[in-house]
Parts: sequence; C-alpha cells; structure tokens
Amino acid sequence: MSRLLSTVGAIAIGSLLAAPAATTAWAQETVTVGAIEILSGPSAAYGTAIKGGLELALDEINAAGGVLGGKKIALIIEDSAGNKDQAVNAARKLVGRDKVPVVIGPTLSNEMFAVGPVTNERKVVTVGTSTTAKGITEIGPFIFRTSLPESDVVPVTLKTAKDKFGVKKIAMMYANDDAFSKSGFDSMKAAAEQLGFEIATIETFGSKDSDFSAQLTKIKGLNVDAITISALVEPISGVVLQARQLGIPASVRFIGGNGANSPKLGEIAGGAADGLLVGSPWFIAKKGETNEKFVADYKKRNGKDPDQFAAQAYDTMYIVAKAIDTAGAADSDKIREALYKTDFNGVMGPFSFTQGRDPASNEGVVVLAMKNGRFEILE
Ligand code: PYR
Repeated sequence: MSRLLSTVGAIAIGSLLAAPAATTAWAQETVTVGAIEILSGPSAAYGTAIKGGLELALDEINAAGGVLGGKKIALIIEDSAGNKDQAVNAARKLVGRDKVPVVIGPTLSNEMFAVGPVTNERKVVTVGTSTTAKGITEIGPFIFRTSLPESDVVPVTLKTAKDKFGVKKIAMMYANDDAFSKSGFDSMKAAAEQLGFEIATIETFGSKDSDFSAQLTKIKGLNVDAITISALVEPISGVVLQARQLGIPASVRFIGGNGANSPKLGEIAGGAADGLLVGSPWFIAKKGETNEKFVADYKKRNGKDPDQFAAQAYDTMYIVAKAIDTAGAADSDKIREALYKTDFNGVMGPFSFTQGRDPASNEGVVVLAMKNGRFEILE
C-alpha cells in the first residue's frame, strides 16, 4: 500500500519516514491528519484529483501559519485502490498507529460503508468529500460529508433534461454491485417518477463488465429520449462507447450522477460522451477570485485542470483546518463539535453542515453537458 506524506516547509520527507511521528520533536509542531483515497486502479482519477485539492489547500494553510497558533498540518494519504478491505486497513493504521484526530475520505461510498463503522466506533471524525450515497452520515455521529448526496443533485439534472431538452421517455442503467451506483439509481428513479417520465426499461450491469451489448441492444429498440446511468466512471465510459458503436444515436443523451462527473469520462469515451448531462456543485468557469485562483494554482501544480472532486477536497481541507483551530486542540471530540459551527465560503460557495452532518444547501448545483470530451455549463 503506498503511503504519502505531505507537509510544507517543516521537515524533509526522508526524516519523516525515518521516525514515528509521535516521538519526534517535529511532531509537537504539527497536527497529523489522515486521508484515504483511491490513488491506483480503475477509479484512481477520483482520488488523484482529491489528493491534488487537499495538498494545494494544505500548502496554503501551512504557508499562512498553519493551525493552533503556528503548528503545521501534516497529511498522511493512504491509497485504498478502491478496495474496501484496503480502505479499512488504512483506517486502522491511521487511527491506531498515527493517532489522527481526523480522517478525510475514503473516496467511494462503498468504502465509507466499510470504513465509517470502524472510525466512528473509535470516535475519530471522518469527513467524506466525494461520498454521495444515501445513508453515509447515518453511519454514526463522527461521520460527516462535504459532498452533496445524489438525492440533492440528480433531481436537478433530470428536471433540466425534461425542461431544456424535452426528455420524456428514458431507459435506466446502473451497476448493481456498488453501493453508490445503486443509491444513485434509486435517486434517479424517484426523480424520474416525480417528473412523470416514462421508464421504458431498467438494465443492470457489473462494475467490472466490459460487454453491455445485451442491455444496449434492448434499449436501442425502445426509442428512448435519454439513458440515465448510475455507475463509476470506468464502466460508464464503456457503456457510452458501446452505445454509439451499436448505433444508439448521439441524440439519445446519457444522464449521469456523481460517478460521471470526472474528466476521465471524456479522456476514455471522447466524443461518444458528448451531450451527457451531470449535476454538479462546482464548475471550472465559476466566476470569483477564490475559484479563479484555485483553478490557476491547481493547474500550475498538477499540470491539469481541477475537477469537482479536487474542488470539494480543497474546501474540505480548509473546513477541517478551521475546525481544528476552533476546537483549540487536535482532539476528535472537540473537532466534531467545531465542525457543526462551520461557516465557510470556498470554491464551492457558502458551506455549513446540517445537524445530520450533511451539506446544508444544494443551491449551487448546476447542470453540465459534455462537449468535445469536456464538461461545459449549460447556459
Ligand atoms: C460515491 O462513491 O459516493 C461517489 O459519488 C463516487
């Protein structure tokens, strides 16, 4: 399992690795925060973007004096590879060995449903930045998320598809082996029924499948206006590519959820994904100095544009740092109390938590459409 340490200007990485953090003089000058993200495997695009967002914010926070009157934050990022067991092992290490008061992540809802019960039981604040399934924060009182649940975003996307593009008759597809994908589908179905869509068929597939021809051939014969799809980015890309190969015309739009909201979709599927709609709490061209600076700095540092996963992670690092400061100590209980008082205005816009530890508002949600392999905001 790869293990990454990030801090700014405090100490060379080599000496960090050489001695357990808790016994170094350096450790007294730092607060160590953990993160569990997908940095390898098919879903690595999500975790890599999150890592980029976290580290950019971390650098800024530490350069501006850190937390608790001058302590730097050191971030230990563990790679889960999208594997639940690996994510749980990472959590056990971060909590047991590194004694972190806060874990950021894990990346996927599927992973959070495994990790959350462990960190919650150990009373370690855990903040998902990209976990959008129903029931995440219900895992327990130490589980927060800064990501909007699909149930807040998907209805906006489907309503736009109806109002702007006259979508009435749909086929629905989802991966039936992933908690996020199933939950996203449930939200899509509820919204479709509410909007009075005709659901021509519901088709499932496995996240590791590469042949979707049976489902797509059936859908092709149904003359639908659009296909909703709830899955992670790799299988979505495969479905979209195969749909066009099988002759489902570009006029039949795909409508995705959070799993689709990654530039990876355009990288894999290219023009085949054009027209695909997603709801998003953030978009790259969002006006305002904070976002413009974030986009420019992220690009300079990472050599590519940020995406929504990076933006949510960037704000989350600030939210966590502020909570540590408000708490007055690197103490999980106190940080938990402080998070409830969050009143932050970052690249995502104004942010606070509900009593249920979810984002308080979905007002900033916009709908993006894929064009030439890139997401653009719908005017
Ligand atoms: C989730 O796993 O919840 C995502 O939104 C990708």
